Amino acid sequence: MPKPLRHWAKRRGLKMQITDVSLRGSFTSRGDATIEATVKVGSTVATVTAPAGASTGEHEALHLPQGGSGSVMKSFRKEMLIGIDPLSFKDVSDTLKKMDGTSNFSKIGGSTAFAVSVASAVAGARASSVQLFETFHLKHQMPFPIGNVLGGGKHAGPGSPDIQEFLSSPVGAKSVFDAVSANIAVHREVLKQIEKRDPTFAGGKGDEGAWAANIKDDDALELVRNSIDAVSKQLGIRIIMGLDLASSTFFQKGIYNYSRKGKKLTGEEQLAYVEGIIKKYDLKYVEDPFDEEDFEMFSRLAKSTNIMIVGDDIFVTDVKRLKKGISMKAGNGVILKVNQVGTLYDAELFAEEAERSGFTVIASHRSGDTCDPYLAHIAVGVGAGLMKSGVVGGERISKLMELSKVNDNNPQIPLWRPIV
Ligand code: 2PG
Ligand code: MG
Repeated sequence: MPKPLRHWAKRRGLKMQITDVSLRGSFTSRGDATIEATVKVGSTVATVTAPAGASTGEHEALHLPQGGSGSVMKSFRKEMLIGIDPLSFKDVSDTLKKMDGTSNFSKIGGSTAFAVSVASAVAGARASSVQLFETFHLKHQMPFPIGNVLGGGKHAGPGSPDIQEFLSSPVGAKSVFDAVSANIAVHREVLKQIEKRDPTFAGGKGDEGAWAANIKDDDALELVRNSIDAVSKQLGIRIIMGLDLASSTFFQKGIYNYSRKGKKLTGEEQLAYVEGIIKKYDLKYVEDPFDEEDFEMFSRLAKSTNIMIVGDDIFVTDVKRLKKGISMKAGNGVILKVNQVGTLYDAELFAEEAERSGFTVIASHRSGDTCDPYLAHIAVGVGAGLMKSGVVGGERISKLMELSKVNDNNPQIPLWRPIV
């Protein structure tokens, strides 16, 4: 169990408590219905809106119950939260779980749990005049941004690659700002190279701002590799390349069905394919290379490579699933998405467990996100090595620029040292 959180308000002799909570229906950047929560701590107010995924894991908290926000309003009992210390992540989490009464927030929605627990922390931090990341109790670390420059799968149309995300991370940059601007340069270079191949490219983008081009997986790998190399040479910065295959989204009846490009692979063939592209394209980060239930294959791949093998849908920010992954050595990196599990407290426990076992935490956005910048503080607060949050688009830039600000204002927080 984590050490108790630092109670800033108590230290200052203040008695801090939640004095009001209200909910509203809202929308993510993709237009998914979601929940916005406003938490008051005396005269201090914080409003937070929950993001929503498209390639969701089977074991995630339910985003919204049947009946949507209308049904949430009926089950939500704000009086249960009044009087609670907004910086006690545990008390807020326990209360939300009690209010919901199910194992996956299927009554009040994971979106409500997310919005209320993050808004409580933001309001608490503001009321005690500290930065949000300081209210987390794990060792702070400055992550590098990792973002997708070309996309496919569930985030783009049928002409795009089967692989969901082609990722770039400038881990040789001296600051978050330099890393963000290098990633923007890679994003621009990718466009140039797509236009060279296809002068009729209409400039389409997927849900997260990555280019959505009519291109096959292997050509896309080549193109992104060349773009990263060109920018890396030009800027003199080391930039690593990665992928999120989001394999569960095209795993059907025991077969990896790359339907857009007409390729069907068994589990063994998928392992050989992924090992092959890691070598050929010098990949340093591979997320969800196998179906979310195949811990065994994650483990085999992790054993056969020395790069980052990262679990997203397999772990869903859930400590129990992570413990199984740790015991099987099913990778060395974990995606942390607060809305997968619902509350900040559970997400912190997950990060603590991961770090204790030497797994790198990657704090992540969702494909349908909002302009809230708080992911940056969550990432620094839990000691993440990377923050995955796209490269362009208002809802992505808000998080990246917040991270850059935290970096500039807190030079004492060390930047992550890449393990690859
Ligand atoms: C992922 C995420 C974010 P989604 O798979 O890692 O990039 O996508 O939010 O759709 O689950
Ligand atoms: Mg993923």
